[in-house]
Amino acid sequence: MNSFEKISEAVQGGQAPEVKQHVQQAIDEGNDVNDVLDALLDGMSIIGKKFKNNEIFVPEVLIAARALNGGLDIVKPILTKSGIEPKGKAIIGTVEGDLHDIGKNLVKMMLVGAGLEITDLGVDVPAERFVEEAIEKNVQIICISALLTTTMDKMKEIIDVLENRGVRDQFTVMVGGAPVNAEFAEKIGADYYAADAATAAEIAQKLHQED
Ligand code: B1M
Repeated sequence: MNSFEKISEAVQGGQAPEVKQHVQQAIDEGNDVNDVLDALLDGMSIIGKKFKNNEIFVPEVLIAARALNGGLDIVKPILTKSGIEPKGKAIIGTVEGDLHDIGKNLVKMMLVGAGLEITDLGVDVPAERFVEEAIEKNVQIICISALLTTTMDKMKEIIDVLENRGVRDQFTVMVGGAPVNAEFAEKIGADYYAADAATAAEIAQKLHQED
C-alpha cells in the first residue's frame, strides 16, 4: 500500500493517530500537499457511499470525520501559507438546519490560502445572521454551503433577505455543497457556484483581480 492508500484506509477506519502519521509521512516524502488532500477526501468519499448504502451509520461517519479533520489540521498550514496581505474579505457558513462543516472548512482553508480574510459563521446559520454579519464585517463575498437537499433552499432565503434589505448589489454570493449545482445557483439568483474548494478560491481570486 502506498502512502495515499494508507491515508484513505485510515480515514475510513476512523483511525485518527494513523491518519496524522501517514499524512505527515506523505508530506515528509515530498508529495504534493494537494495529492495528500485528495487521499484524505477519497477516504471520506468511500465513507459517504457506505453511509448512503446503510453499510455504516452516523457514529462511524463521525469517527471518520474526526480522523479526517486530524489530517486536515496538518495540511491546512501548508495550503494556507500565502504570507500576503488580505486581498479582500468574505464570510462563510453552512445554512440553517445543516450541521455539515467539513466541506465548508475546506473552502475556508483554500480562501485563506488565496489571500482572503475570512469570518467563519460556523454551521446552522440563519439567513438574517449571514446578512447582518456581511454588512457588519463589510465583506465583498458571502460564501454559503449546504449539504442536504432539505436545507439548500435556505440559500435562496439569504438572497431574499439581501434583496429585502436593499443590499443585494453590495455583495457577491457564492454557493456550493454536494446537492448544489450551477443550475440551482442561477435559479436562486446567486452570482457563482463552485463545485469544490479549489474552484471557490479561483473564483474569489479572480474577483479581486477585477477590483
Ligand atoms: Co450527512 N449526509 N447527514 N453527516 N453526510 C450526507 C450529506 C448524505 C449525502 C449522505 C448520504 O445519504 N449519502 C446525506 C444527504 C442526503 C440528501 O440530502 N440528499 C446526509 C444525511 C441524510 C445526513 C443526516 C440527515 C443523517 C441522519 O441523521 N439520518 C444528518 C443531518 C444532520 C444535519 O446536518 N442536520 C447527517 C449527519 C452527518 C454527520 C454529523 C454524521 C456528518 C457531518 C460531520 C461534519 O460535517 N462535521 C455527516 C457526513 C460526514 C456526511 C457525508 C458522509 C460526508 C460529507 C463530507 O464531509 N464530505 C455525506 C456523504 C457525501 O457527501 N458523500 C453526508 C467531504 C467534504 C469535503 O465534501 O462537504 O461535499 P463536501 O464539500 C465539497 C464540495 O461540496 C464543495 O467543496 C468541498 C470539496 O472541495 N463545497 C463548496 C462545500 N461547500 C461549499 C461552498 C462553496 C463552494 C464549494 O462556496 C461557498
